[in-house]
Amino acid sequence: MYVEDFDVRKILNSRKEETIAVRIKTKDGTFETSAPSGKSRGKNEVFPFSSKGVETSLQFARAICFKIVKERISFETFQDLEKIEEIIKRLDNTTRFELVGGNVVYTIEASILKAIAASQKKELWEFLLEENKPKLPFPIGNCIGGGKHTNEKPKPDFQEFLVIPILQFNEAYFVNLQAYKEAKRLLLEKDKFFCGKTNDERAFVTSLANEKVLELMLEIKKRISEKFGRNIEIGVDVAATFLYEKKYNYSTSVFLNKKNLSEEEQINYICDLVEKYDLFYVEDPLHEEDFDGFSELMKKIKKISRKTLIVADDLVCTNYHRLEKAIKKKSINALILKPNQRGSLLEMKKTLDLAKKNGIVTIISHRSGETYDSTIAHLAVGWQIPFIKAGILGKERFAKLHELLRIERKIFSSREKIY
Ligand code: 2PG
Ligand code: MG
Repeated sequence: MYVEDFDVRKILNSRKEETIAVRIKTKDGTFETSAPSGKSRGKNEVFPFSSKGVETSLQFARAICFKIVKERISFETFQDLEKIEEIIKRLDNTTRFELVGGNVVYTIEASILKAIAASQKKELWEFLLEENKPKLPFPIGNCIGGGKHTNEKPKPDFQEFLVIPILQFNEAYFVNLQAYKEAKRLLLEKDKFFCGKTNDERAFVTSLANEKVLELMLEIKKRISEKFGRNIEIGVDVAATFLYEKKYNYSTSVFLNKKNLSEEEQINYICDLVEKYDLFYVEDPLHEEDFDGFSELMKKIKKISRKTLIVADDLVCTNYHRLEKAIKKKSINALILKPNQRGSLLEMKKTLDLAKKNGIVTIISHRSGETYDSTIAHLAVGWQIPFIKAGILGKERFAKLHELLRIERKIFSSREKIY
Protein backbone atom coordinates (compact mmCIF):
# COMPACT_ATOMS: atom_id res chain seq x y z
CA MET A 1 0.00 0.00 0.00
CA TYR A 2 1.28 3.45 -0.92
CA VAL A 3 0.13 6.86 0.30
CA GLU A 4 -0.82 9.08 -2.65
CA ASP A 5 -1.73 12.29 -0.91
CA PHE A 6 -2.35 13.75 2.53
CA ASP A 7 -3.93 16.62 4.41
CA VAL A 8 -2.93 17.81 7.88
CA ARG A 9 -5.43 20.13 9.59
CA LYS A 10 -5.82 21.92 12.87
CA ILE A 11 -9.18 21.22 14.54
CA LEU A 12 -10.69 21.84 17.98
CA ASN A 13 -11.45 19.13 20.52
CA SER A 14 -14.49 18.96 22.82
CA ARG A 15 -12.81 21.45 25.17
CA LYS A 16 -12.17 23.79 22.24
CA GLU A 17 -8.43 23.25 22.44
CA GLU A 18 -6.40 23.02 19.25
CA THR A 19 -5.47 19.57 18.04
CA ILE A 20 -4.41 17.71 14.90
CA ALA A 21 -6.32 15.74 12.26
CA VAL A 22 -4.35 13.75 9.67
CA ARG A 23 -5.99 12.46 6.50
CA ILE A 24 -4.23 10.27 3.96
CA LYS A 25 -5.32 9.09 0.52
CA THR A 26 -4.50 5.74 -1.04
CA LYS A 27 -6.01 3.91 -4.00
CA ASP A 28 -8.51 2.36 -1.55
CA GLY A 29 -9.93 5.63 -0.17
CA THR A 30 -9.18 8.27 2.47
CA PHE A 31 -8.32 7.52 6.10
CA GLU A 32 -8.37 9.99 8.94
CA THR A 33 -7.34 10.13 12.60
CA SER A 34 -7.52 13.01 15.06
CA ALA A 35 -5.92 13.25 18.49
CA PRO A 36 -7.57 13.82 21.87
CA SER A 37 -6.04 15.82 24.76
CA GLY A 38 -5.74 15.12 28.47
CA LYS A 39 -6.16 17.60 31.28
CA SER A 40 -5.03 15.44 34.19
CA ARG A 41 -1.89 14.42 32.32
CA GLY A 42 0.83 12.27 33.86
CA LYS A 43 4.29 13.81 33.90
CA ASN A 44 5.69 10.70 32.22
CA GLU A 45 3.51 10.98 29.14
CA VAL A 46 5.11 12.04 25.86
CA PHE A 47 4.67 15.67 24.80
CA PRO A 48 1.26 15.86 23.06
CA PHE A 49 2.53 18.64 20.81
CA SER A 50 5.92 20.15 20.10
CA SER A 51 7.33 22.24 22.94
CA LYS A 52 7.30 24.99 20.30
CA GLY A 53 3.53 24.72 19.87
CA VAL A 54 0.79 23.08 17.83
CA GLU A 55 1.80 24.87 14.59
CA THR A 56 5.28 23.35 14.74
CA SER A 57 3.74 19.91 15.19
CA LEU A 58 1.51 20.47 12.15
CA GLN A 59 4.56 21.42 10.10
CA PHE A 60 6.38 18.27 11.21
CA ALA A 61 3.31 16.17 10.37
CA ARG A 62 3.24 17.66 6.85
CA ALA A 63 6.97 17.05 6.39
CA ILE A 64 6.67 13.40 7.52
CA CYS A 65 3.64 12.73 5.27
CA PHE A 66 5.36 14.48 2.36
CA LYS A 67 8.37 12.16 2.72
CA ILE A 68 6.12 9.09 2.89
CA VAL A 69 4.43 10.10 -0.37
CA LYS A 70 7.53 11.31 -2.20
CA GLU A 71 9.68 8.29 -1.35
CA ARG A 72 6.81 5.89 -2.10
CA ILE A 73 7.26 4.06 1.18
CA SER A 74 5.24 0.85 1.18
CA PHE A 75 3.21 -0.36 4.15
CA GLU A 76 1.87 -3.89 4.44
CA THR A 77 2.15 -4.99 8.06
CA PHE A 78 1.75 -3.55 11.56
CA GLN A 79 5.52 -3.74 12.03
CA ASP A 80 5.94 -1.47 8.96
CA LEU A 81 5.11 1.41 11.29
CA GLU A 82 8.84 1.21 12.08
CA LYS A 83 9.38 2.96 8.75
CA ILE A 84 7.52 6.01 10.07
CA GLU A 85 9.33 5.89 13.38
CA GLU A 86 12.71 5.86 11.63
CA ILE A 87 11.78 9.07 9.81
CA ILE A 88 10.58 10.61 13.06
CA LYS A 89 13.69 9.57 14.98
CA ARG A 90 15.82 11.43 12.45
CA LEU A 91 13.81 14.59 13.11
CA ASP A 92 13.42 14.17 16.86
CA ASN A 93 15.42 11.68 18.88
CA THR A 94 14.18 12.79 22.29
CA THR A 95 12.50 9.98 24.24
CA ARG A 96 9.27 11.93 24.65
CA PHE A 97 8.79 13.48 21.17
CA GLU A 98 9.51 16.95 22.52
CA LEU A 99 10.05 18.42 19.06
CA VAL A 100 7.49 16.60 16.92
CA GLY A 101 4.77 15.86 19.50
CA GLY A 102 3.26 12.44 20.29
CA ASN A 103 -0.06 13.34 18.66
CA VAL A 104 1.70 13.64 15.28
CA VAL A 105 3.16 10.14 15.65
CA TYR A 106 -0.18 8.69 16.77
CA THR A 107 -2.37 10.27 14.10
CA ILE A 108 -0.03 9.37 11.23
CA GLU A 109 0.46 5.79 12.44
CA ALA A 110 -3.26 5.17 13.03
CA SER A 111 -4.19 6.60 9.61
CA ILE A 112 -1.58 4.38 7.93
CA LEU A 113 -2.92 1.32 9.77
CA LYS A 114 -6.47 2.07 8.60
CA ALA A 115 -5.15 2.32 5.04
CA ILE A 116 -3.22 -0.98 5.29
CA ALA A 117 -6.38 -2.64 6.62
CA ALA A 118 -8.44 -1.26 3.71
CA SER A 119 -5.85 -2.47 1.19
CA GLN A 120 -6.64 -5.96 2.55
CA LYS A 121 -10.39 -5.24 2.39
CA LYS A 122 -10.58 -5.10 6.17
CA GLU A 123 -11.53 -2.63 8.85
CA LEU A 124 -8.86 -1.64 11.35
CA TRP A 125 -10.14 -3.97 14.09
CA GLU A 126 -10.26 -6.91 11.67
CA PHE A 127 -6.75 -6.22 10.46
CA LEU A 128 -5.37 -6.14 14.03
CA LEU A 129 -7.25 -9.18 15.26
CA GLU A 130 -5.02 -12.08 16.29
CA GLU A 131 -7.81 -14.36 17.52
CA ASN A 132 -10.74 -15.77 15.62
CA LYS A 133 -13.45 -15.33 18.23
CA PRO A 134 -13.37 -11.62 19.05
CA LYS A 135 -15.00 -10.24 22.19
CA LEU A 136 -16.29 -6.73 22.68
CA PRO A 137 -14.89 -4.72 25.61
CA PHE A 138 -16.93 -3.84 28.70
CA PRO A 139 -17.62 -0.08 28.70
CA ILE A 140 -16.64 1.86 31.82
CA GLY A 141 -18.92 4.92 32.07
CA ASN A 142 -18.21 8.18 33.86
CA CYS A 143 -21.44 9.25 35.65
CA ILE A 144 -20.40 11.90 38.15
CA GLY A 145 -17.20 13.93 38.19
CA GLY A 146 -14.97 16.15 40.28
CA GLY A 147 -11.24 16.82 40.46
CA LYS A 148 -9.49 18.45 37.53
CA HIS A 149 -12.31 17.80 35.03
CA THR A 150 -14.75 19.96 36.97
CA ASN A 151 -14.35 23.71 37.41
CA GLU A 152 -17.22 24.34 39.86
CA LYS A 153 -16.69 24.32 43.65
CA PRO A 154 -17.38 22.69 46.02
CA LYS A 155 -16.91 19.38 44.20
CA PRO A 156 -15.85 15.84 45.05
CA ASP A 157 -12.07 15.46 45.26
CA PHE A 158 -12.07 12.31 43.16
CA GLN A 159 -12.06 12.87 39.41
CA GLU A 160 -14.50 10.19 38.21
CA PHE A 161 -17.27 8.03 39.64
CA LEU A 162 -17.71 5.13 37.28
CA VAL A 163 -20.26 2.46 36.42
CA ILE A 164 -19.06 -0.85 35.00
CA PRO A 165 -21.61 -3.33 33.67
CA ILE A 166 -20.05 -6.74 32.98
CA LEU A 167 -22.55 -7.46 30.21
CA GLN A 168 -22.71 -7.90 26.46
CA PHE A 169 -21.72 -4.61 24.85
CA ASN A 170 -25.14 -3.47 23.55
CA GLU A 171 -26.72 -4.24 26.90
CA ALA A 172 -23.91 -2.58 28.83
CA TYR A 173 -24.25 0.54 26.65
CA PHE A 174 -27.94 0.72 27.49
CA VAL A 175 -27.39 0.06 31.20
CA ASN A 176 -24.76 2.82 31.38
CA LEU A 177 -27.26 5.30 29.90
CA GLN A 178 -29.85 4.20 32.47
CA ALA A 179 -27.30 4.56 35.29
CA TYR A 180 -26.57 8.06 34.03
CA LYS A 181 -30.28 8.95 34.14
CA GLU A 182 -30.53 7.55 37.68
CA ALA A 183 -27.51 9.64 38.67
CA LYS A 184 -29.35 12.76 37.48
CA ARG A 185 -32.54 11.83 39.34
CA LEU A 186 -30.64 11.13 42.54
CA LEU A 187 -28.57 14.31 42.35
CA LEU A 188 -31.77 16.35 41.89
CA GLU A 189 -33.03 14.77 45.13
CA LYS A 190 -29.85 14.91 47.21
CA ASP A 191 -27.79 17.89 46.07
CA LYS A 192 -29.57 21.19 46.58
CA PHE A 193 -27.07 23.01 44.34
CA PHE A 194 -27.42 20.54 41.44
CA CYS A 195 -28.77 22.09 38.25
CA GLY A 196 -28.01 19.38 35.68
CA LYS A 197 -24.58 20.73 34.76
CA THR A 198 -21.95 18.39 33.30
CA ASN A 199 -18.15 18.55 33.11
CA ASP A 200 -15.46 17.92 30.46
CA GLU A 201 -16.50 14.29 29.98
CA ARG A 202 -20.24 14.98 30.33
CA ALA A 203 -20.24 13.53 33.86
CA PHE A 204 -22.56 15.34 36.27
CA VAL A 205 -21.16 18.14 38.38
CA THR A 206 -22.05 17.91 42.06
CA SER A 207 -21.25 19.74 45.27
CA LEU A 208 -21.36 16.46 47.22
CA ALA A 209 -18.24 15.03 48.85
CA ASN A 210 -16.62 11.72 47.78
CA GLU A 211 -18.44 9.49 50.24
CA LYS A 212 -21.85 11.06 49.55
CA VAL A 213 -21.33 10.40 45.85
CA LEU A 214 -20.28 6.82 46.58
CA GLU A 215 -23.48 6.29 48.58
CA LEU A 216 -25.37 7.58 45.60
CA MET A 217 -23.47 5.21 43.30
CA LEU A 218 -24.58 2.29 45.51
CA GLU A 219 -28.15 3.54 45.15
CA ILE A 220 -27.73 3.63 41.35
CA LYS A 221 -26.46 0.04 41.46
CA LYS A 222 -29.51 -0.99 43.50
CA ARG A 223 -31.99 0.75 41.20
CA ILE A 224 -30.44 -0.76 38.05
CA SER A 225 -30.73 -4.16 39.63
CA GLU A 226 -34.37 -3.59 40.67
CA LYS A 227 -35.54 -1.99 37.43
CA PHE A 228 -33.57 -3.99 34.86
CA GLY A 229 -32.41 -7.07 36.74
CA ARG A 230 -28.83 -6.24 35.83
CA ASN A 231 -25.85 -6.13 38.15
CA ILE A 232 -23.33 -3.35 37.71
CA GLU A 233 -20.01 -2.74 39.39
CA ILE A 234 -18.85 0.68 40.51
CA GLY A 235 -15.46 2.37 40.71
CA VAL A 236 -13.50 5.61 40.89
CA ASP A 237 -10.63 7.41 39.23
CA VAL A 238 -8.99 9.09 42.22
CA ALA A 239 -6.41 10.85 39.97
CA ALA A 240 -4.43 11.16 43.21
CA THR A 241 -1.47 12.95 41.63
CA PHE A 242 -3.62 16.05 41.52
CA LEU A 243 -4.52 15.81 45.21
CA TYR A 244 -0.91 15.36 46.23
CA GLU A 245 1.50 17.92 47.53
CA LYS A 246 3.63 16.30 50.20
CA LYS A 247 0.32 14.93 51.52
CA TYR A 248 -3.03 14.02 49.98
CA ASN A 249 -5.12 17.13 50.41
CA TYR A 250 -8.90 16.82 50.57
CA SER A 251 -11.34 19.69 50.51
CA THR A 252 -14.79 18.23 51.05
CA SER A 253 -14.54 14.82 52.68
CA VAL A 254 -17.09 13.87 55.32
CA PHE A 255 -15.66 10.46 56.11
CA LEU A 256 -12.27 11.74 57.19
CA ASN A 257 -11.72 13.72 60.32
CA LYS A 258 -8.73 15.49 58.85
CA LYS A 259 -8.04 16.86 55.43
CA ASN A 260 -4.38 16.10 54.80
CA LEU A 261 -3.44 12.44 54.64
CA SER A 262 -0.01 10.82 54.77
CA GLU A 263 0.73 7.99 52.32
CA GLU A 264 -0.24 5.39 54.92
CA GLU A 265 -3.47 7.21 55.75
CA GLN A 266 -4.31 7.49 52.06
CA ILE A 267 -3.81 3.73 51.64
CA ASN A 268 -6.07 3.04 54.62
CA TYR A 269 -8.67 5.50 53.32
CA ILE A 270 -8.77 3.73 49.94
CA CYS A 271 -9.05 0.32 51.66
CA ASP A 272 -11.95 1.61 53.78
CA LEU A 273 -13.73 2.89 50.67
CA VAL A 274 -13.20 -0.40 48.79
CA GLU A 275 -14.66 -2.30 51.72
CA LYS A 276 -17.54 0.03 52.49
CA TYR A 277 -18.68 0.65 48.91
CA ASP A 278 -17.64 -2.68 47.36
CA LEU A 279 -15.48 -0.94 44.75
CA PHE A 280 -14.55 -3.04 41.73
CA TYR A 281 -12.24 -0.46 40.17
CA VAL A 282 -9.82 2.08 41.69
CA GLU A 283 -7.68 4.10 39.26
CA ASP A 284 -4.63 6.09 40.40
CA PRO A 285 -5.29 5.81 44.15
CA LEU A 286 -1.79 7.18 44.87
CA HIS A 287 0.41 9.72 43.14
CA GLU A 288 2.28 9.04 39.90
CA GLU A 289 5.70 8.15 41.38
CA ASP A 290 4.59 5.99 44.30
CA PHE A 291 5.26 2.45 43.00
CA ASP A 292 5.94 1.25 46.58
CA GLY A 293 2.74 2.78 47.95
CA PHE A 294 0.79 0.98 45.21
CA SER A 295 2.48 -2.30 46.27
CA GLU A 296 1.47 -1.72 49.89
CA LEU A 297 -2.08 -1.00 48.81
CA MET A 298 -2.19 -4.13 46.65
CA LYS A 299 -1.15 -6.27 49.63
CA LYS A 300 -3.88 -4.80 51.81
CA ILE A 301 -6.57 -4.88 49.13
CA LYS A 302 -5.99 -8.60 48.50
CA LYS A 303 -7.15 -9.29 52.05
CA ILE A 304 -10.31 -7.22 51.60
CA SER A 305 -11.50 -7.94 48.10
CA ARG A 306 -10.45 -10.45 45.47
CA LYS A 307 -12.20 -8.69 42.61
CA THR A 308 -10.91 -5.12 42.98
CA LEU A 309 -8.78 -3.74 40.17
CA ILE A 310 -5.99 -1.38 41.26
CA VAL A 311 -5.46 0.52 38.04
CA ALA A 312 -2.42 2.51 36.94
CA ASP A 313 -2.98 5.49 34.66
CA ASP A 314 -0.55 8.28 35.56
CA LEU A 315 1.73 5.76 37.31
CA VAL A 316 2.61 3.99 34.05
CA CYS A 317 1.50 6.36 31.27
CA THR A 318 1.38 3.50 28.70
CA ASN A 319 5.17 3.29 29.10
CA TYR A 320 6.80 -0.15 28.73
CA HIS A 321 9.61 0.48 31.24
CA ARG A 322 7.29 1.91 33.85
CA LEU A 323 5.03 -1.13 33.42
CA GLU A 324 8.07 -3.41 33.89
CA LYS A 325 8.77 -1.61 37.17
CA ALA A 326 5.11 -1.84 38.29
CA ILE A 327 5.10 -5.58 37.55
CA LYS A 328 8.38 -6.17 39.37
CA LYS A 329 7.11 -4.33 42.42
CA LYS A 330 3.65 -5.92 42.23
CA SER A 331 2.15 -2.43 42.29
CA ILE A 332 -0.96 -3.04 40.19
CA ASN A 333 -3.31 -5.62 38.72
CA ALA A 334 -4.79 -3.39 35.99
CA LEU A 335 -3.54 -0.82 33.50
CA ILE A 336 -4.93 2.10 31.51
CA LEU A 337 -3.68 2.39 27.92
CA LYS A 338 -4.01 5.69 26.06
CA PRO A 339 -2.51 5.89 22.57
CA ASN A 340 -1.50 9.51 22.84
CA GLN A 341 0.17 9.03 26.23
CA ARG A 342 2.84 7.18 24.25
CA GLY A 343 2.47 8.43 20.66
CA SER A 344 3.94 5.29 19.10
CA LEU A 345 1.43 2.49 18.46
CA LEU A 346 4.32 0.01 18.25
CA GLU A 347 5.30 0.94 21.81
CA MET A 348 1.71 0.83 23.00
CA LYS A 349 1.32 -2.70 21.61
CA LYS A 350 4.53 -3.79 23.34
CA THR A 351 3.18 -2.42 26.63
CA LEU A 352 -0.16 -4.17 26.07
CA ASP A 353 1.56 -7.50 25.34
CA LEU A 354 3.69 -7.19 28.47
CA ALA A 355 0.57 -6.52 30.53
CA LYS A 356 -1.27 -9.50 29.04
CA LYS A 357 1.71 -11.78 29.59
CA ASN A 358 1.75 -10.84 33.26
CA GLY A 359 -1.99 -11.16 33.87
CA ILE A 360 -2.54 -7.41 34.19
CA VAL A 361 -6.11 -6.46 33.19
CA THR A 362 -6.08 -3.76 30.49
CA ILE A 363 -8.39 -0.82 29.87
CA ILE A 364 -8.13 1.37 26.77
CA SER A 365 -9.19 4.94 27.48
CA HIS A 366 -10.39 8.16 25.89
CA ARG A 367 -9.07 11.54 27.10
CA SER A 368 -11.09 14.29 28.72
CA GLY A 369 -10.75 16.48 25.62
CA GLU A 370 -12.03 14.32 22.75
CA THR A 371 -12.77 14.43 19.02
CA TYR A 372 -15.20 12.42 16.86
CA ASP A 373 -12.45 9.89 16.23
CA SER A 374 -13.29 6.21 16.88
CA THR A 375 -9.83 4.62 16.60
CA ILE A 376 -9.76 3.38 20.22
CA ALA A 377 -12.92 1.34 19.58
CA HIS A 378 -11.03 -0.51 16.82
CA LEU A 379 -7.92 -0.97 18.96
CA ALA A 380 -10.08 -2.37 21.77
CA VAL A 381 -11.61 -5.09 19.58
CA GLY A 382 -8.58 -5.71 17.37
CA TRP A 383 -6.19 -6.10 20.28
CA GLN A 384 -8.79 -7.79 22.50
CA ILE A 385 -8.58 -5.29 25.36
CA PRO A 386 -11.24 -6.30 27.91
CA PHE A 387 -12.38 -2.82 29.03
CA ILE A 388 -12.87 0.58 27.38
CA LYS A 389 -13.29 3.84 29.29
CA ALA A 390 -15.05 6.14 26.85
CA GLY A 391 -17.71 8.06 28.79
CA ILE A 392 -21.46 7.68 28.44
CA LEU A 393 -22.92 10.67 26.63
CA GLY A 394 -21.93 13.28 24.04
CA LYS A 395 -21.04 13.09 20.35
CA GLU A 396 -17.32 12.55 20.97
CA ARG A 397 -18.05 9.64 23.36
CA PHE A 398 -20.79 8.22 21.10
CA ALA A 399 -18.28 8.17 18.23
CA LYS A 400 -16.47 5.34 20.04
CA LEU A 401 -19.46 3.63 21.68
CA HIS A 402 -21.61 3.58 18.54
CA GLU A 403 -18.72 2.24 16.50
CA LEU A 404 -18.52 -0.62 19.01
CA LEU A 405 -22.27 -1.24 18.67
CA ARG A 406 -21.80 -1.49 14.90
CA ILE A 407 -18.78 -3.79 15.19
CA GLU A 408 -20.71 -5.99 17.64
CA ARG A 409 -23.52 -6.36 15.06
CA LYS A 410 -21.03 -7.13 12.35
CA ILE A 411 -19.47 -9.88 14.45
CA PHE A 412 -22.61 -11.43 15.90
CA SER A 413 -25.50 -10.71 13.56
CA SER A 414 -26.51 -13.61 11.38
CA ARG A 415 -28.25 -11.27 8.93
CA GLU A 416 -26.67 -10.54 5.60
CA LYS A 417 -23.84 -8.17 6.47
CA ILE A 418 -24.60 -4.54 5.79
CA TYR A 419 -22.19 -3.20 8.38
C1 2PG B 1 -8.00 10.02 33.08
C2 2PG B 1 -8.31 10.78 31.82
C3 2PG B 1 -9.56 10.35 31.09
P1 2PG B 1 -7.36 13.09 31.11
O1 2PG B 1 -7.44 10.57 34.03
O2 2PG B 1 -8.22 8.82 33.14
O3 2PG B 1 -10.68 10.21 31.88
O4 2PG B 1 -8.29 12.16 32.03
O5 2PG B 1 -7.66 12.76 29.70
O6 2PG B 1 -7.74 14.50 31.49
O7 2PG B 1 -5.94 12.77 31.47
MG1 MG C 1 -7.07 8.52 35.01
